[in-house]
Amino acid sequence: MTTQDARPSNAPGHGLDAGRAEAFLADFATMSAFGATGNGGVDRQAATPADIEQRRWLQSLLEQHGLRVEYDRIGNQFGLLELVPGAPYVVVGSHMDSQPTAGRYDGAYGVLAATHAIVRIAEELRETGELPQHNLAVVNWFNEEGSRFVPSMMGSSVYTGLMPLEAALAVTDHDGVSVQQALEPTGFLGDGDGPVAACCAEIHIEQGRLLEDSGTTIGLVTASWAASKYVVTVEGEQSHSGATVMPDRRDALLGASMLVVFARELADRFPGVLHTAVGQLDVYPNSPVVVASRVRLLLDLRCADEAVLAEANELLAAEIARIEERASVRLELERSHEWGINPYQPEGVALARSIAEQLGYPHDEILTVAGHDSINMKEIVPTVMLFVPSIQGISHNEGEETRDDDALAGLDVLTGVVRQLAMGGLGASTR
Ligand code: HGY
Ligand code: MN
Ligand code: MN
Repeated sequence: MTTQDARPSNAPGHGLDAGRAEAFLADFATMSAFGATGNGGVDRQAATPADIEQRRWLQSLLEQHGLRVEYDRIGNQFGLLELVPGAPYVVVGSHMDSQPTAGRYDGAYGVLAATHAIVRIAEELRETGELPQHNLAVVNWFNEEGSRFVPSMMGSSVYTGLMPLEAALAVTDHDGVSVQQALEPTGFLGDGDGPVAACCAEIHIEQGRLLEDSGTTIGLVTASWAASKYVVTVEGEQSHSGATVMPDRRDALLGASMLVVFARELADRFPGVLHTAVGQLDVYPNSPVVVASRVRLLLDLRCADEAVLAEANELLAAEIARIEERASVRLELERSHEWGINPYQPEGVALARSIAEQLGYPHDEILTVAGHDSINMKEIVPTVMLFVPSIQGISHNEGEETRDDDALAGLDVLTGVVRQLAMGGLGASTR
């Protein structure tokens, strides 16, 4: 086994030596400037100029450290370190794209941590001359957030075969620009399928406050909450907002509003188990003197219990009929994305626990409520998912923050996990 830098006993809260800690924080500060908003957040949605700029910066950083950069057919960005010709890869990373006016850490922290972990392991292997069982790849998944292009986790969904490439390339944004059209001029559309994966690791901020509330530094993610996401179209009829008598109105915005309120009432029926939201709503013609004829909205259900989610979906279907009746409108629901609770491989959780124990970081098992690319990856290869705390659980918000010591502790644990995976710690199944 390769030697690990001994953890200085007076470590401030992480086990990295000062040089490594400084280098990581300096790169994180550079990365946080891409798409920076005035409030300490970022806006770097998929394939926007800020996303393109940060991807070019990551490419140069990876190449500086001797990794070969390639892009697959859906624009996933890989930094490849081939130490054993022909061997499959430990794929380590997350996503750099963000929600509009969001936080600096969501996804981007995991891509940079993957980079620094793999660079450190490569240095160790060069020093010891040891050969790993697997090669190493940094990944920056395309369009994890699904804000500009729906659905989320798009790049890893195509990579794992959960979404057809053609369907993903054809998705259009608000202005009718397709993924293909957005990516074509960037040079990020490759012609391959990306590296063959033996296993995967991702580190991410919790985006909740369980770790912070319990004083835990490292979250060992055992499974995800399930999700059901819908695109809902409400069809009514345009009419004069003043002159049209009330019984004649077919008000699409009234129908949409009833659904928004129902979504919250549904969550209130299953407290602590079901989360619901409508985060995006487009009104047509959106004129102050016109009763709306059409509304398109995105409805998001997350649930810790698949039976409850099935019941919630049934209650939703029944409510649709009532809304149509009361608002004299028609509602159409299209399931745009869903995933189950399927657990991460227990042997991966055990490996991560042993590393956190060895390094002396407070750690505990946790579920992820947010979606991540690792949710897709665990369907095809053994996958380890780690969390670090989010201050007050704030995320998808410019105020998103993680303490430097926690971010560095996460990097330390990720490095230990990836080192084990590289040496065959989780067996060698390939995609
Ligand atoms: O859908 C999700 O939970 C992720 O944040 N994109
Ligand atoms: Mn994320
Ligand atoms: Mn996110």
